[in-house]
Amino acid sequence: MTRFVWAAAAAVSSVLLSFQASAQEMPTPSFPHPWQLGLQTPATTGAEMLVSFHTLLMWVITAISLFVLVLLLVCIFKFNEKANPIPAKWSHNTLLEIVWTAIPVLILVVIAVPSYRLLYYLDQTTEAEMTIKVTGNQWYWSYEYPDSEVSFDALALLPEEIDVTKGQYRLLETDEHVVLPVDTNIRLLFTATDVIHAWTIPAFAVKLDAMPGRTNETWVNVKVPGRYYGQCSELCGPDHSNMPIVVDAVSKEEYQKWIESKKQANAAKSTVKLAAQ
Ligand SMILES: [Cu+2]
Repeated sequence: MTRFVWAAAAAVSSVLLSFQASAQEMPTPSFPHPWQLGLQTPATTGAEMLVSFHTLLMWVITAISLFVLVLLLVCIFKFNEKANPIPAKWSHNTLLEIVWTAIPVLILVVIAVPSYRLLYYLDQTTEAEMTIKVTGNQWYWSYEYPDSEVSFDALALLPEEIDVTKGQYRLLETDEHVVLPVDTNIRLLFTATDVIHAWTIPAFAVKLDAMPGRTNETWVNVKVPGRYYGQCSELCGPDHSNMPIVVDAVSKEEYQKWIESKKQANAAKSTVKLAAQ
């Protein structure tokens, strides 16, 4: 029986190790892999904390499951009718009852402390260096950079516009990308104009509803430059699958260049509008 327990433990730990290995081996931080078991490689400070909390929970869950498995096996083999023909008559054991109440409470406290810390950490930042307002529409996202007075819509590229040979992905590309500077506390505000949408980037550990008439808030601090993909995650109508999100996390200098070019493009657009009136 002990050999069986060891084999089960080895199988579970190899699965757990593969969780971690799959997280480390990924070449790009933004993408899931075929047969991947773990979460996407975290790209923000919040996502890093979320993934390590997830790993902690995996170990706790595995230990509890193995312990229950061992107890079950002991019951099955040691206390069956054949092995234990004369059953014991006692029904209470005060010490045991205290132990099986106190230990689960302790485990829950161990889980609750980092859980609440993380919840409040992810909730909002008091030291936002910039703000982006995201608006969900049927069926595209609008972005505003109020600090720089830049705004644009990001529409999904149609399948025929996508060139997979250039590394583009069907149903995930947009005409405009959200550009973010790395190592910056970015406040994200969400709302919607029609129905509920949800802005989701798995590598950022962000999945927040964009609700009409309400503003939801979270924040990110991206640590790894790169391209990150996400999708609307709240069923919002027939073209729900057609509102992807593309985020480019770039250096602060590159971000400055981008925002300047955007400002100029916006100014040019409004001059054209004025001239047309
Ligand atoms: Cu949707």
